[in-house]
Amino acid sequence: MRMRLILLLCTARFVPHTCVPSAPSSPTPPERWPNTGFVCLEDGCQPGPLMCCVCKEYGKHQGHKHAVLEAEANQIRASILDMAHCIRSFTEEVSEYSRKLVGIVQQIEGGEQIVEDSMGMAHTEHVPGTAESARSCVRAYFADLHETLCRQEEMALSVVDAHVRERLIWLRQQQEDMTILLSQVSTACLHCEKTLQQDDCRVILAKQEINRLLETLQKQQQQFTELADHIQLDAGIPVTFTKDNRVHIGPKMEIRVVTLGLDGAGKTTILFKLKQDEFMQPIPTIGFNVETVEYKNLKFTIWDVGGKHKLRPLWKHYYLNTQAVVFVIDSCHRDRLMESHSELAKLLTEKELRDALLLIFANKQDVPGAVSVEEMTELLSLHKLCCGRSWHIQGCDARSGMGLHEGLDWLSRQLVAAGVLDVA
Ligand SMILES: Nc1nc2c(ncn2[C@@H]2O[C@H](COP(=O)(O)OP(=O)(O)OP(=O)(O)O)[C@@H](O)[C@H]2O)c(=O)[nH]1
Ligand SMILES: [Mg+2]
Repeated sequence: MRMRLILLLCTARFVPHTCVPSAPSSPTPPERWPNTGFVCLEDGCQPGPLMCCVCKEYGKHQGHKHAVLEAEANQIRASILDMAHCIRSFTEEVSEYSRKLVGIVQQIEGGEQIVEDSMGMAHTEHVPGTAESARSCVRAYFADLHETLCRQEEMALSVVDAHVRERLIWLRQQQEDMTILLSQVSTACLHCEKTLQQDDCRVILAKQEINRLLETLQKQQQQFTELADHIQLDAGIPVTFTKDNRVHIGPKMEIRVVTLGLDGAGKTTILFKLKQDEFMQPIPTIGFNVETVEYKNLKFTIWDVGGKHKLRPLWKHYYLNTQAVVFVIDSCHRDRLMESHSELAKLLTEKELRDALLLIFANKQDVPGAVSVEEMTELLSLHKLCCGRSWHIQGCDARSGMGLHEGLDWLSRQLVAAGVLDVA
């Protein structure tokens, strides 16, 4: 009986019972779906979620979670509106990005642009793109480099020419001297031969002159032997290039170095060790010491200047034409590191030392507790302090000589252009 009543109700309100169609079941969906009142929220029912009272209570949606159809539809509308809003701003963002891409491509490629002149007349003008500007920049850089290289080549060639000229003048002078010498010797020989053929009285009378001649000949022979010992008859012209493309002619390249640093840091000890390869107990330097130290194919002229406080104003007199500064620091005197730092900082501002190489010797590494190279680099902020110049820090012990040659090796690598002259 109850079943019949419900069926009647159903027939009365929802004719026919088509409240839950699944979308594809009808090829041409009706203009308007009948309002079924509820929507099923179960996942499995999503292809046909509309539910009427019958299927909600007794049919396929019995016991399912559901919502009022109108409220659910409104909620979906709201989320569609939200999404539409998001899509609009997303579309705007994408369009803006695309516009920017187009603009950037144009800026890179450059091209024709309509511009107004001062009279307000519009005309097209070629605007270079960034690609063209970068190319121009590279061309300008290499043109400049090329010009510098041509100038340096000219200078280097003039050095070679001057060397060759002087050498030829000297050799020709020697040739002339030898010709004169040979003629003097042959004159003396002739004189002797003539005397040999003369009678006894004349031989006796010629004795003084012959003695004088023989004496002169002996002197000339001695001078000749000395000269021949010192001069190497070699047609070679050894050429070396510095890193800044200057040319050096000769077997040894000369380099002017000045050693600076606080008093007692070990400057003089280092100099003596390099010069004589032996440890000498030095006394504090009041003026300066200067020595030449030959190392491989380099000839270092090293100026060692006293480091006492009152002597430091004199350091500047040694800067001119200095190619390298060797700054010595006493690694076992932690409390004087800041003083070293401030002296080094002052040195680095000196105009005359602007292009000089900087070799820092962290000396006295043999003393237990000495500040290591890494720690000293950190404590003195060397990377910051020496930024923009060629510098190197080398740990050493001037007493044994440990590390000194490594320092000179670094200097030679910086000064001599790689591959031109073998410094190994
Ligand atoms: N243990 C140790 N002592 C060193 C070393 N180098 C130098 N000394 C000593 O440190 C002291 C000072 O050395 P100097 O070479 O006179 O120092 P300086 O830098 O020339 O000093 P000034 O001439 O006053 O500027 C001397 O007693 C040296 O023997 C080293 O590597 N280890
Ligand atoms: Mg000294």
